[in-house]
Amino acid sequence: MQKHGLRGMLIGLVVIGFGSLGYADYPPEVSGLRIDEVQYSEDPIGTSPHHQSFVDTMGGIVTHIEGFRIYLQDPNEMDGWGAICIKDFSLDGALGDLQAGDWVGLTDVYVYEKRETTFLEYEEKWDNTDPENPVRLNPNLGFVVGTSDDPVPTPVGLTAADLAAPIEDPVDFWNVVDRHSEPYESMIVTLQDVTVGAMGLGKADDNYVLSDGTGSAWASDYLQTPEGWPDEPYFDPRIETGLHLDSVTGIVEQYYKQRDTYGWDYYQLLTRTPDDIVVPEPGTVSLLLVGLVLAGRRRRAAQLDR
Ligand SMILES: [Ca+2]
Ligand SMILES: [Ca+2]
Repeated sequence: MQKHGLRGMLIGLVVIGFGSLGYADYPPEVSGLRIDEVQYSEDPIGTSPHHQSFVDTMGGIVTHIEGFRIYLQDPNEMDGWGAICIKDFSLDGALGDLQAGDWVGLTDVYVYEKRETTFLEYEEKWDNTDPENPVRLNPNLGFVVGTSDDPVPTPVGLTAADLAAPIEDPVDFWNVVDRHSEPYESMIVTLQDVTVGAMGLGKADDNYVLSDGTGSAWASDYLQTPEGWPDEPYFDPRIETGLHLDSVTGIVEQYYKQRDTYGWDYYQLLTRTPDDIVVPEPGTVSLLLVGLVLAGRRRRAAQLDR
């Protein structure tokens, strides 16, 4: 019995050990809410419970910077809710020196939903109700870089169904069926083996459909501004209906807008660079075709053997 008890204890220790593998310690310099505590929501449209309030957050690792948008991922929350985007509205661009791999924590930063994507607005906020005596609402606004050599978390592999595209019902109203994609907001994710479907969708006519065996998702290239791309419609020039892609990687954003005559509520994968769209090498397609032909022959041979 004693032996079993000891073995059980050892197994327990091993399980605890494995359970902590892959988890990063929060840098001692950061404090406050975890990103998932800012993001997690059971609201019908996904609004953060901290919308329009100031928070301190332990933040996460910078995964991507696009202009004044800085995306953070908590490496301990890779299953969902663990990413968020900072908008650096500060006059001095205080966050301008940040780089991918920096762990950033923030204090007294304003949580704001823009089109139902949750942002941390980094700027001084003032109550100007009395113009003679404006009151600074977030006097402790600040940030700290905890560590600067963290590996940028690997994009999370999802299926198209995980990022389910909206459906049109009735005409000109495009809404998601449910909120199961909300946890992926602002995360870097990747879809593999997808085929481009309809194009020119969404609020800016710049969304295209990506389908795999599980369903369809929406993507857009609007975060990118490479030279030589057409103004309208705005897509990576390689994208065309029917094109098969090895993978598409990007950041998830929700877009939400409801009016009397139309409505939008959808999640979109936003590519960061042309490298995020991986088109199969011509040789790969040839090998795939050879493989299909051989498989077809084998099937036919098996049928003839019956
Ligand atoms: Ca949202
Ligand atoms: Ca959110």
